[in-house]
Amino acid sequence: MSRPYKIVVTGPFNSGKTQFVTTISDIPVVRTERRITTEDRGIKGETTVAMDYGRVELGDQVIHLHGTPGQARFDFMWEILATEMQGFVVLVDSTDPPSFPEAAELIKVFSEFHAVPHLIVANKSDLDGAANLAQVRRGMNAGNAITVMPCVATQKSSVRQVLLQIIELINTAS
Ligand SMILES: Nc1nc2c(ncn2[C@@H]2O[C@H](COP(=O)(O)OP(=O)(O)OP(=O)(O)O)[C@@H](O)[C@H]2O)c(=O)[nH]1
Ligand SMILES: [Mg+2]
Repeated sequence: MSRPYKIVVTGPFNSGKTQFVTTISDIPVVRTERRITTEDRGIKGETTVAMDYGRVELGDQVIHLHGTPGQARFDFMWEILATEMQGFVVLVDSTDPPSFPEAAELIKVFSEFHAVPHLIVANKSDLDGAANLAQVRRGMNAGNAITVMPCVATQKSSVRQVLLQIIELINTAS
């Protein structure tokens, strides 16, 4: 077995981080969701307040997945979760263009913690009205150097593609 990878799964509120980790994890995911008490409660009932933790084996690689909270009031957790990460993925809800600038900001924040490989995941690409990859790239003001991948976080094969890609980026960089 090669060394385990620590990958952080971040992104704005409701982008699908907990779903992403839960879909692929081989073990029951440690989830810290609590009932929403802010104006976001119209969107969904619960939000992650500390972290998601899951673990998956892909081939001979062990991946530890650490999902972040999306609401900025829990941002004190971000740096803790970023400790010793080898890479991170930024999920965006492709049907929610107003959240794209916030996703772009997260790339800056996590890159400043550790300058490690990362990519953009245009999630919920199965939904009507989802922005295409070019629109996500433009909305996030992302250059051509960064990979943007479509994803449906409810589908294991789709999440697996994203993880294989980030691992390839990590292995190429190191
Ligand atoms: N159709 C569709 N629904 C998705 C997809 N990914 C996530 N969802 C749904 O979107 C909603 C929000 O997903 P979560 O995983 O809770 O999002 P989150 O990013 O963890 O949210 P916070 O922790 O509150 O920031 C849930 O109802 C998910 O089932 C997707 O790719 N397609
Ligand atoms: Mg969550």
